[in-house]
Amino acid sequence: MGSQSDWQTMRHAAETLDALGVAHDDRIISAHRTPDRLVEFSKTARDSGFKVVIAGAGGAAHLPGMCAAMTSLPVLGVPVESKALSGQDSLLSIVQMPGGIPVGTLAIGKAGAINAALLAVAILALNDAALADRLDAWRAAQTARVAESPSDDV
Ligand code: RP5
Repeated sequence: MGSQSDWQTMRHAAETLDALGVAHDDRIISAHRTPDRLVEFSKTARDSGFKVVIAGAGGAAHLPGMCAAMTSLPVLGVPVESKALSGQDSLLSIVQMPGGIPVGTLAIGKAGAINAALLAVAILALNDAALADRLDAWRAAQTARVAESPSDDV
């Protein structure tokens, strides 16, 4: 993520990966404030053993796109909700990549962070039957929690 301030959003990705038993390495890497850190991470990510990158950033959110420019690993972008423009700036910064360098862009905020984790798991599960079973079980449990009628007590 681009800043400590993104953690309140991105922690939902981390928690979702925890729930599915997928290891993750949570880092602050700012495209603007720590550009050398971004280059070092992105260029060595594959050789370091990473399989998928989830990059969350807000505002002028160049982190996912610049990371994707320097690695051919799948990069999933999470637009963090910004104060000034409610994350629409983040979304448009991340989603409008030029043809040739893809970033899989998720929804703004918490939903996007959760779904980035689930999409990363789905990618990893292509070659991991046990993980695919855990993902199916997670989804089944989610389905089971949906009541058929609304309650006044919630
Ligand atoms: C971006 O700027 C970060 O991803 C963050 O969402 C936003 C604001 O960062 P802080 O000023 O809160 O550190 O680089």
